[in-house]
Amino acid sequence: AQDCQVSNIQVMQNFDRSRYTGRWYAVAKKDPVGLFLLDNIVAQFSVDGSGKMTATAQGRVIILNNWEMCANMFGTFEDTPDPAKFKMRYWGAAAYLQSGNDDHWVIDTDYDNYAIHYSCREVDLDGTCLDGYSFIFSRHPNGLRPEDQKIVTDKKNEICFLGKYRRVSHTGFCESS
Ligand code: AZE
Repeated sequence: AQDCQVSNIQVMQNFDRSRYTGRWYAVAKKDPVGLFLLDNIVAQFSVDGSGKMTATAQGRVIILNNWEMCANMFGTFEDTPDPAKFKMRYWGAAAYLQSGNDDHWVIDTDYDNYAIHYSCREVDLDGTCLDGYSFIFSRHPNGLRPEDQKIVTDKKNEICFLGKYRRVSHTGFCESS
């Protein structure tokens, strides 16, 4: 059972950032309000010499109404007392891309196949999420393994985003840039 309180959302226990490094393909996403990555979204996580997590991401975007491009994004992560909860400062390679500072929570992962990410940008007065986004990541560009699908569906429900996801297609749009 879930009450959809952001403060009650369960995150990955004993999150191991080094096992999380490497390439993750977004296979589904729940959008926030406003401009967002459209598709062909790939993230690459790293841990630097001092143990800090960083990431890059690419994805197709449309800015200024009709300019389609591949956004090259960077993120640095600030630790919090919970090892699976981070603050992510992010920005684009170009100034006209988006920048910001979002929560970045790892809800669940087996490190080798799937990961469920969650970010609530605005908590409502009743404690539920008013504006948030989430990515379902896979190590496999073609999607989740059948055996991981039930786990992911259950977690989507727990974070109260079930039914709000769209599939993320990978067409090679960002592969040349
Ligand atoms: C994320 C994980 C890896 C690092 C980063 C991520 C998020 C990026 C965005 C980018 C938005 C860009 C827009 C451009 C016009 C979570 C995939 C940086 C939210 C809207």
